[in-house]
Amino acid sequence: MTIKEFARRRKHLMQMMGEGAIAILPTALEHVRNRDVDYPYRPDSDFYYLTGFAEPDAVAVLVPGRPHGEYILFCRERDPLMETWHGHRAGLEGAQERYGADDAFPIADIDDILPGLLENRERVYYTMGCRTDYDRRIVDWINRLRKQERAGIHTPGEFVSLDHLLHDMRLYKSRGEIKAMRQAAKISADAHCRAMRVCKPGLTEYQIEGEFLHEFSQQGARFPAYPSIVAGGDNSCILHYTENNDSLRDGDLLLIDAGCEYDYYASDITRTFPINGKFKPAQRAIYELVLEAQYAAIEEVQPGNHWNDPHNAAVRVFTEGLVKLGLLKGRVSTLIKKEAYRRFYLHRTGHWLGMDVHDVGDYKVGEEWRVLEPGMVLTVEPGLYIPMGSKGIAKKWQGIGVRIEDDILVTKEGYEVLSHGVPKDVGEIEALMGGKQGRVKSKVKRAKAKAKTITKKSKIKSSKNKSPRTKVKKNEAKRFTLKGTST
Ligand SMILES: [Mn+2]
Repeated sequence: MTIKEFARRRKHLMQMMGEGAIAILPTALEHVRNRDVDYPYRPDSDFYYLTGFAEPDAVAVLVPGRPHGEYILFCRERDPLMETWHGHRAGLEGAQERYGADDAFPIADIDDILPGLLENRERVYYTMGCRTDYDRRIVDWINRLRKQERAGIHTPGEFVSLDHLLHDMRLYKSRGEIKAMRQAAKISADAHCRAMRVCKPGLTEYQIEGEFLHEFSQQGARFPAYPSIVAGGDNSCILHYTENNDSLRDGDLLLIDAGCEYDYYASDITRTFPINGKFKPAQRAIYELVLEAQYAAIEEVQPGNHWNDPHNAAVRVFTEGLVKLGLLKGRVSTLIKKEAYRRFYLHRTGHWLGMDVHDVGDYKVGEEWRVLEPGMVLTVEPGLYIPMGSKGIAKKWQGIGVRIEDDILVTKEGYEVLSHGVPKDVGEIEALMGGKQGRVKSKVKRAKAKAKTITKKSKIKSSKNKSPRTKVKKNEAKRFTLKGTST
């Protein structure tokens, strides 16, 4: 993100705050992992969204209309010894020169300086409850001002949560943000393809996780946006499974929910595929039902539609399909009303996506589901889960958990699938996996295998421009043609 984009965001927020307001945003705390070791540091998303400043121990203050400068950054001072131990600091000069602050002060002096900035302001924009240490400090600063009221100093009378303004801004992605999110999704899609290619029975879940971390780093995204879920067999029915230490068994499915963070923007992709590269009939039946639900839900991502429309579409497809498979019994409309699908589908169909994987932004406005508008990004991720030991359910369905998740941008015309780079049709998955069974030993063989994958990829691409519904049905034919070429 460019320095101009951060400045534009601050300006926009200050316009909405209006004269007489002040906003105070501390960044995130550092967290100890154990003893002298910290977790990798990640700045607070709201703070970073407005500053582009990634160091800990910083507070941004926005004071619209302040003659000496509207944007003040409190941060750590330069310190050669500390920098030798822990890394570079921008310091006060850097804060102004490189990050566009009008004024910069040492974070250690904030208690002396901040009350003065609050003087004669009407409204304080601040989000309570995130940094309880600052909740307390703000009360102290206000109390100090109150003591001077007889000297003619005016204390702010209104405290407003910054969420409403700022989170609404963050919900609509700019061109620069969309570019970052496209790249995040591209990297994650590449990693999912990589996992499909290397997967085989006998590996362990964490080895597949390692493939993701490797691909992310290779492409400039050092961290996943959330802990990767690599769940083989029955583990796929645990929604937030992150132990990732089980072995991958022949004949089981593997569900992977993993996405990188790129330039502070998240991607969030789930794919489910057979560990040995070939779906069993029961697995395939559930898989294709989830895929049909996902296509139906994605079709509902249109400007003017409501947040809940994709979910409703998925629920309808699921209920109809589960009745057809004999997993639910009764009339579809009654079953939907009774939410009978909830036995197999416990979560909702998606969430906002942005700097946070479960991004900010209201899902309802008043009593109404939010209307989708261009620039919003959401996930569409229906899933069906039938754990081992499910009572009254035939053995062949047990241990099957399937989720398919893509990242979708709402556009003027409809939608764009940001995570399109990883296959999800049965034929495409089997083709991608079929080309690389076992280890390729010699260089020649490796080169041959590579050429094979490339031709297959172009084949897959050429068959892409089909409407989603026909795509599902055409799978059957496609699968057999590809099968011939892949073995
Ligand atoms: Mn998700």
